[in-house]
Amino acid sequence: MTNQQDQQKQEQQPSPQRYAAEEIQVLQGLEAVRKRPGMYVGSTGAKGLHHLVYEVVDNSIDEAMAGFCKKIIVIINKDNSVTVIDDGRGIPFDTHPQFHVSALEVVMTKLHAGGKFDKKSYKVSGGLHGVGISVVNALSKKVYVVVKRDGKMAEQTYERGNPTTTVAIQNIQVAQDNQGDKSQETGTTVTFWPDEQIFESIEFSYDLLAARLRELAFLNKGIHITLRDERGEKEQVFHYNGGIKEFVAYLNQNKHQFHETVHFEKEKDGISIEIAFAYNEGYQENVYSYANNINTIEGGTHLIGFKSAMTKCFNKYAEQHKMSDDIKLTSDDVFEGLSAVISIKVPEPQFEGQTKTKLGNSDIKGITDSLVFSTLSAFLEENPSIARLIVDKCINAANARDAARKARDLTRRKGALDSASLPGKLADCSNKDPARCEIYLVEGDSAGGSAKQGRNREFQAILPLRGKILNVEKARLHKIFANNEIVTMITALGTGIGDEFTIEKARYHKIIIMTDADVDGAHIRTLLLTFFYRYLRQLIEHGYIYIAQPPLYKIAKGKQAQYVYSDDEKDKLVTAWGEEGIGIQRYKGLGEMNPDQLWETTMDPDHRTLLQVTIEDAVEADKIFTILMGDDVEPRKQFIQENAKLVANLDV
Ligand code: 0RA
Repeated sequence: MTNQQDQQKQEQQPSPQRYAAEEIQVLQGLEAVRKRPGMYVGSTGAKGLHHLVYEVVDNSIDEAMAGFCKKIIVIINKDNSVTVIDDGRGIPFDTHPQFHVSALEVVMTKLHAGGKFDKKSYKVSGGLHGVGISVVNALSKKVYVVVKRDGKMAEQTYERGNPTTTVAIQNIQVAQDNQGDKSQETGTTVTFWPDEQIFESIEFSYDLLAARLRELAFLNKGIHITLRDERGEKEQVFHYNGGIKEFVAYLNQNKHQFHETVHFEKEKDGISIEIAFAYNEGYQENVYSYANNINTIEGGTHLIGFKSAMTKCFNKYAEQHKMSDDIKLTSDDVFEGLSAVISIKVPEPQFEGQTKTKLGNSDIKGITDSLVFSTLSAFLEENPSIARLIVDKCINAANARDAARKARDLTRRKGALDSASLPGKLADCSNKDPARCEIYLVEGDSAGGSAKQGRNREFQAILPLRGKILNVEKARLHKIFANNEIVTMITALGTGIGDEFTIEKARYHKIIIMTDADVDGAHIRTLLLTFFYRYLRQLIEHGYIYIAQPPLYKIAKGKQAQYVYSDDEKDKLVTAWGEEGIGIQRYKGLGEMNPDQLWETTMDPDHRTLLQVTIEDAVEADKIFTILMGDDVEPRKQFIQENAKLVANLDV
């Protein structure tokens, strides 16, 4: 960010002396990055590691947005290095006037110099941190860069941010019949080996990279992005001429979209706004907003403007065409069953919020609102059949919301949602500090009984759940209030639901799903996760949701006995102990363990393993839940066949 601001300053004050002085001021060595990597890439975990790739790719995308790059290739190499190839202009390598070394070396080794020297040719620039490629260099044990431009090829190697060679330059050979002509080839190839001294793991996830690269390809229509995995010979090419219009089709796959996608792109005061949306017959809101290619997870002024314009527009249409008999649509009604992508490009984005993913520019709200309102109003008048379908759907949602309110009032009158009257099935803990308290959601009464006896009642609460809970993917809120298991759960958790949800009221900061290690258990776990994901998503976002890991087997030989948690582990132990005289006890369900065993293996904080549920990628998570829990049988069958292992051990 500072990068862009610095350049802004330079543009306003074009005097050369000033330029030089300011530039020197902002340049620093890379030690700062190695000292506090989290400040530059977010973390030293998986997130930070993958950020290295995005940081390089963002530069290539900047070239694409400036109109110079058409193809990007990302390769995960066998040795966990990553290569990013683009056909942009190439990093300049002529001698830098102030530093008397190659510009390439300056870009690679000086913090904040990664930005573009001629920002004017860049309409906007992406990059969450905007810290550039030098940060990748600082956090890699080795980097190798090759640049082609001006008929020449330049290369340099670095270790932990320091050059280990000078910049070597040679002419690019051209074909025989073109002798005398300069090669027109341009581009940058960066290979980096992340530093194990910095990162907890250096293993790249294909799926994580694929999700982000797919997203970038949707957001930058026409660009070709290839992802290749040399470890397992996997390859995908992301290329969408339709841009975010195709993104919406992707979001609505396996859902029943009932009209053609609405899509428009407008520019005003140097700001470009592109919007695509389409409704489906489901009830989920599936809206993604971006500012300069960054997913603004926390929303911001562009999203507020969009919501306000959509709501006003459909209310106006309903009223003018006498469709609503005085029902007023809220933004919740208008966003039910909506898949939408809003992508905005702003010259000077202000990112705010906890994770710096909230667009703060105040003028954007009004600009988006008025642009969307006028464009959409015109569209609805020109397309009355689509307009009617959508407005009918919104009115339907408003009626259902009214029914939900009545159902909630009724449930509340019975006292059922009030944590002052905790459900009888709940065995609560005695401690009242939520940060210390845990609740186990246990499959079945018999396992619930064992858990109640085995637990530490000071901080562990037990809530047994009977049978399968409601599949919320197919139900609206008013049905959910009629479901006993769910109402009991909401009451016990204390947070409320829907527009009443308050994370601060959570009575436990660990909510642990404990189901049998079989197909039914996996199903119940998925139903619960669907419920949390769709209705109490903040619990996942705050890291409150966990999955217990009960053992699969107990293996005994003579006086020794050991619990094992996977088939792999079992085989290893059997080999180590020898086949002879070994007793293998397979647990069919949690209920088969006595209270002591359950405590020892699954509940004792000193010995248990808990899986924390996180949302790595909202688009993929939505897709998985739609497939697993939605109406269509075929995609579900296919998904389960392709991911048989994964489903049994679902991580959102
Ligand atoms: C500095 C200046 C210019 C481009 C780049 C850096 C650049 C960096 C990377 C990193 C990966 N791919 C890249 N492509 C370009 C502007 C070049 C010009 O003005 O010709």
